Amino acid sequence: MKIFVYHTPELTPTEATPECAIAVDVLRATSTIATVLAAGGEAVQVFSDLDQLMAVSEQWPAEKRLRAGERGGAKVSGFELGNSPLDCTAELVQGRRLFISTTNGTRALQRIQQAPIVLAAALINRSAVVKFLLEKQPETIWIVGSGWEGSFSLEDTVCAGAIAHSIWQQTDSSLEEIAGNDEVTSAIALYSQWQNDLLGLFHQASHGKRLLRLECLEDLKYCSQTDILDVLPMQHEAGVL
Ligand code: 3SL
Repeated sequence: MKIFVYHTPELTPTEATPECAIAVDVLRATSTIATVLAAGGEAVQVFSDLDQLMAVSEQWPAEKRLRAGERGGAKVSGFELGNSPLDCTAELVQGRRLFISTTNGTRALQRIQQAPIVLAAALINRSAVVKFLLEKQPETIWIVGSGWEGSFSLEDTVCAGAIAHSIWQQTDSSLEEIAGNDEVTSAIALYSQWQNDLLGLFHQASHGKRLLRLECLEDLKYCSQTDILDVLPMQHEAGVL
């Protein structure tokens, strides 16, 4: 297994496709996706465009759908949900499809959707993703951070590091053998430094600060937990996990 980390969709190569690609948006899209599926949601369908989301979700029975939308961290008006995983209770999501569009996370998923295996990962479901990778042994794995509007984000990189670190620890491979690019080594270093205080790291992160200004401390606390959900969000048709 060779792992490559790309900090943003923009930095992700366009001329090749890996066997397995993983989108990461710890704050908060992939944390929300994992939470919805763990809570019994029928599926999650992602859109970068709000009009397209409206048009496709209109075709779905009203009692079987939920619309979630975030722009600039805030809920899109007229949608049932924003992008807080804490709102995705089993009571609300069970048996329903979540149609979601967010600023960066859904773009990362769309960027990698041509790969044969597409996963969504966050810290909360890190071990389920790692377990799958260790069983499946894809030759090449890309971990793509969502970042924020084209810029690096600490929370996505630390999650990429958490995944790579766990694979490294559970195989006989050397770091050199698994690291496909320098970003893997630096992501592992970031995770090693902060693994016991991920919430503290989120307080340093620019998007963490943005969410704190929006009074989303509980979201930060929830998303900073590691390995709490045994769920593997995997794309089964384009844009649907
Ligand atoms: O950018 C995104 O995709 C979102 O996850 C951002 S937010 O955390 O919902 O503000």
